[in-house]
Amino acid sequence: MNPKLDSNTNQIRKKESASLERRQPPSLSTRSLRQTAVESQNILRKHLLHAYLTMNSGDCRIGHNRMGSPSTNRRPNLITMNSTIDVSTPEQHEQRLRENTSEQAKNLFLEHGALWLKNAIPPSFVDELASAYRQKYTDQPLKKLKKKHAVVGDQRFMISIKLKPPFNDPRLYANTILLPLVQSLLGHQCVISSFGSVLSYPGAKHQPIHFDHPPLFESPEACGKTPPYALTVVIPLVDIRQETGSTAIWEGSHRRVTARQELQALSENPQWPQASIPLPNRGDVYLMDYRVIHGGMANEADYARPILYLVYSRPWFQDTFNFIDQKPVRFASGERKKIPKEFRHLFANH
Ligand SMILES: O=C(O)CCC(=O)C(=O)O
Repeated sequence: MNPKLDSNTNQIRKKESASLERRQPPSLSTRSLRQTAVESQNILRKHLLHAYLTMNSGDCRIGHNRMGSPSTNRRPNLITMNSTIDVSTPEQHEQRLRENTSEQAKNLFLEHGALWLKNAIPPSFVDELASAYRQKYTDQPLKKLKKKHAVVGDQRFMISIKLKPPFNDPRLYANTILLPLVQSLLGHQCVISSFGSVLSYPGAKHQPIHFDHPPLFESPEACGKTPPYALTVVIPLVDIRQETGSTAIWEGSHRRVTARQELQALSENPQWPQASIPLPNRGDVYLMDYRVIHGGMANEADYARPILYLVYSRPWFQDTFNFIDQKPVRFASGERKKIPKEFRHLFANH
C-alpha cells in the first residue's frame, strides 16, 4: 500500500504546486513548516520514482503515482478472482489450516500474486476492530485526517494504526491461520514491515493503478524470477461490495517480465474489466504480493470503506519508499511490552 507511478508528470507537478499553494496557511507556524517539509519529501519521492522507472524500463517512459489524477469511475463487468480459498468449518474452529489447504493456498498465491481467503478471521473480532476504528479514525473531521495522515487518492487516506487494544492483538498480527501461510511464503524469519489502514470515503474515485514498491532490481527477468519479498494482508472492516469498491488486482502481473510496460499501459488506459476483484465479507482477507499491479476502486456507497493492512516482509527489506513521513508501525505508550515474547521477532525492525 503506498505511493506509486503516474501517467502525466507535468500535470502532477502542476497539481502538486497548486495543492501546495492551496494548503499553505497564511502564517508559517511550526505545524505548517513541518507540513511543507512533508509535502516536499512526497514530491521528491515521486520524482525519484519517475526517474527510476524512466531509467529502468526501456519504453516504459513514465510511472504512475497513486496521487495522480484518478480515472473515471467505470465499474468493471467482471467480478471474480482466480485465486480463492474457503477456510473450512473445522479449520475455522481450530483456527489452523490443514496441510493440504495450506499448500494449495501457498501455490495459488505464488502463481497469481494474490489470494482471497474466505472466513479466515471470526467476524465478531472484525466487528470489534471496526467499531474502534470508526471512533478513532472514520468519525474524525476530514481536515484533521488530511493533516495527520497520507492522502493516497481522492478521498482516500493511508493511516498507520496506533497499536493499542483492540488492534494490539496476536489474532491480528500473529493470526494462527495467516502467519504460518505468510511464513511459508516469506520464510520463518519474516517480520512486520508496516501495519496500517486505507480509508476511502463515499465519493472516492478509482485510485491510480500502481505497484506498492518500485521494482527491486533493474532487470525485469530477475524481478520475475525472485520469490516474494513482501506481501500485504488486507483485512476489510466492512463487507466489500461493488458499491464500496474493492481492490482491483491484475493477477499474475507480479512475475511478468512485461509488468512495467503493462503498468504504463494501464495508467494511460485503465482496463478495469481485466482485473480480478475480491468481494470479501467481514472475516475474509486478501493477500497481495508487493509486486502485483493493483488499485483501490471508487467508493460509490454512502458509507466509508476502511481496510486494515499488515505488510510482512523478509527481514532485510526496508520500505523506505512508502514511509518517509509517517511511521510504518506505531505503538501507543506501554503497548510494546504487551507483545508476547514469542512474537517480538515480528516487530524486530521497529
Ligand atoms: O484502497 C484500496 O483498495 C487499495 C489501496 C492501495 O492499494 C494503496 O493505497 O496502495
